[in-house]
Amino acid sequence: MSEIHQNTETDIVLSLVDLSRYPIADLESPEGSAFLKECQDHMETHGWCNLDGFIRADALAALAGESNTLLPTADVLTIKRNIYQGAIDPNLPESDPRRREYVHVAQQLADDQIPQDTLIQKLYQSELLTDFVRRVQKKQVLYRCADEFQALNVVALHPGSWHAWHYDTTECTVTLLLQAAENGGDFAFLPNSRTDETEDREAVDRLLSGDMSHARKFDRGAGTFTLFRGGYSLHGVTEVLGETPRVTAIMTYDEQEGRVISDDINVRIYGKRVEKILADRAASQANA
Ligand SMILES: O=C(O)CCC(=O)C(=O)O
Ligand SMILES: [Fe+2]
Repeated sequence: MSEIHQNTETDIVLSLVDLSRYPIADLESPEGSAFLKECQDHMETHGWCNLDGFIRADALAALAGESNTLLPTADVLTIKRNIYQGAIDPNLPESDPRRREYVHVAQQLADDQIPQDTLIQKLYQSELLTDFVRRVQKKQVLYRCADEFQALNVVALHPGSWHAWHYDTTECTVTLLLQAAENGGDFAFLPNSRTDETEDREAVDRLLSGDMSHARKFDRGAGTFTLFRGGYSLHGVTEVLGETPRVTAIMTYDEQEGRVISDDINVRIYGKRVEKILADRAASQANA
């Protein structure tokens, strides 16, 4: 018997995910447990797990369609940060590429801009999916991120844009590619380029100087579901070429239940819109 709590309504996973290839609703069956073990082993050995064709073709059209309808309401964010998204070793020389701020531009829907009744929210909030993500990482517990802005995001990189090199602030990142670029827009990374103690400086400096020859790239079509240790693997997305924006859903999880991100960080990421929401809320609380 599966221990996870089932939604009273049928889990959305059953209608969106290609369960014949990826039996995530049936992980206790012989096929399901063999599949899970394959994912766990791959994650452990390589630091990533890439499930091509995870979403069924008809469902993918609906998922991409709803995101493309919502995206015009999203802000175009200019995101500036160093690769660590914060703390820099103060001993690094001024000229070190690891001190540099890299800039990219993305049109980004924060969680509060993605209605609860969308397919992508229902997929993210699926207990079956959350439990699968937890088990691939062999975690005892894993929660969806509780932050009202960060939990689920949809990011469009328009032609000419890239996603600057960085480490994530969470250990494992989960993405679903909703719409692929015609060309370029490759997700590229250095698997396990750092640990809690050290960093592979040679590999990192090589990538930051523009040499992609040692970076790992996936062939990712739309509908691919990817888990990777983004907190430990320097990564980014190469420039999107052609006419079509590259659209990804970013699903964030946390081992700590209920943790929210500081207002400062959310304002830095999401800009004026979120600054206003937080200021209005503070003003109405002061008046209450
Ligand atoms: O779009 C992707 O494939 C990766 C995005 C990413 O690295 C991030 O949002 O932290
Ligand atoms: Fe990332």
